[in-house]
Amino acid sequence: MPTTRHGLPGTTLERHIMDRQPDAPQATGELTRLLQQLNLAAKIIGSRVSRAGLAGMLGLTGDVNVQGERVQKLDEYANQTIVRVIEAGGYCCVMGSEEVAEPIPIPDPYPKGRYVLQFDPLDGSGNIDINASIGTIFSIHRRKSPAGEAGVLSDLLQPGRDIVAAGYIVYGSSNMFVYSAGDGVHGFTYDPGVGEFFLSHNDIRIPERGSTYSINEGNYHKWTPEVRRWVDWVKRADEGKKAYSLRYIGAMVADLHRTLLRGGIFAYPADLKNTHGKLRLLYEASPMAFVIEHAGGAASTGTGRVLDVEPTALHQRTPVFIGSKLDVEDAVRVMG
Ligand code: AHM
Ligand code: MG
Repeated sequence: MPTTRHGLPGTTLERHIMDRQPDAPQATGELTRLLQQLNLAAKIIGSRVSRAGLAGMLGLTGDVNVQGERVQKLDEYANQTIVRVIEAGGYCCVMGSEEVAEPIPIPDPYPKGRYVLQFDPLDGSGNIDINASIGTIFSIHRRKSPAGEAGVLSDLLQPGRDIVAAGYIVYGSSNMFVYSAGDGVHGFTYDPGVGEFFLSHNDIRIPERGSTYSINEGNYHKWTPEVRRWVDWVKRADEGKKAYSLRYIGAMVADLHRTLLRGGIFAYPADLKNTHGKLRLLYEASPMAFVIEHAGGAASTGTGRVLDVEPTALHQRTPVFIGSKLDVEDAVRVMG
């Protein structure tokens, strides 16, 4: 591990965000403070996730969200936590969430800030009730609309290449906060005794090639022949190429966290049921693509770079092939 000042063991996430001044050269400190508020939201959600079985937080609320999915109590709790922390913080002008159909305005009397936040409050929520890993995903853009006014939908419909910072929190055997503000990808592990995330993975680089593929193979018969051809190819030993093993947790944050550290490829292609793929561009695919690219990996829709897709709707979906650079290149090539 490099021993720069920012890479020293014992560096808290709070300190790291402050020292790096991600909003330099403008350096108003607003992006720094917005990231610190996300640090707080992550601690609150993480604490509730770890006590969910005791706090009566397992199970469904009885509601169905904009995606037609049944809402879990923890989905709602996580969404409310992020909204409340960020709206009062003064650095965002509008938010977009997987759990909310329309853009989330910043209510009066709170100031309307320079940034736009998109998030999936609790991704992989099917894993909640079985104590398997879940996560929160976020990305931050600069606003496009005039300063000081309420943010609008077009502030949210920006391509991933214009993200200024993005990351995720994985709630697993330990909780980790992983983020990039365009200056490397850094991982922090939560110490529950102290109540802080501490730097544990400085400047993460994804291996150029891995040995696992991660996909819901139960959809095999719903895939296009091109996707089937790639999956048949990737798990076969062939002319010097080893056979890849399958790893699938069913929560994108957890599957991509493993992929980031170990290499390999995660994919959710289009299929007969999900004709545009399942994962949402703005608060799932783009933030994770930003992190993986900044770690040296790649993210493709199968036909182009995820970060270059021009969004047209808040909840639009996209096929994804994300991970080690050479593994993503192979997938695109084999699918033709
Ligand atoms: P969610 O946001 O409603 O939890 O759904 C997204 C999740 C991803 O985390 C995961 O990669 C995918 O859905 C799993 O889907 P499937 O169960 O179809 O394999
Ligand atoms: Mg999700």
